[in-house]
Amino acid sequence: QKQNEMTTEQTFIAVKPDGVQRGLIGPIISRFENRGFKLVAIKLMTASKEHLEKHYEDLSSKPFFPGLVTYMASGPVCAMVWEGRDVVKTGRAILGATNPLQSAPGTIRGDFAIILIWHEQDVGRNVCHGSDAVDSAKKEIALWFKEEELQKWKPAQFDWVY
Ligand code: RTP
Repeated sequence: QKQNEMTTEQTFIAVKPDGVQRGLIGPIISRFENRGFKLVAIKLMTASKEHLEKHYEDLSSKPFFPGLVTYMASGPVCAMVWEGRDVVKTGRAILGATNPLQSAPGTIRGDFAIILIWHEQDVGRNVCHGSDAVDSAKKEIALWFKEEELQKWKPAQFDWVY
């Protein structure tokens, strides 16, 4: 029972439009699979501005907010839910620092995020998104997915994996 509670933590991970267009869905999924996390939901979706304004509502007062929403609505996003022990915090570590100038090699952003010459865009196009806390993960998962889109499954042979 206790082990179950530990392993059911979920996080919302999205490949942003720049990541989808650059063919990075596969490598990003691989990094989560390689760490033993379990994919429980996935879909390609072009989100509306209203949807993205809700997703980023905590950032609504920031100067980059309108540009962020426009960019995120500019093409399909690959929305996913990953499950496993401490997946929110570990997921953020797998993604790397928000600003591509600071993301370490070995992280998704540190390996794939291109440092753009236009200053005002160099933070925004950072390939992927990951929930920053268990509470925000719950909110984001509820915004992007219906309950029935979340798969409940277990690997058939390995009971030590999630
Ligand atoms: P994310 O939610 O996408 O994983 O990113 P984060 O928590 O690491 O960063 P946050 O501060 O919540 O920002 C969300 C997204 O907004 C864009 N951004 N642009 N100065 C800028 O132009 C700027 N700062 C942030 C990025 O796309 C960032 O991921």
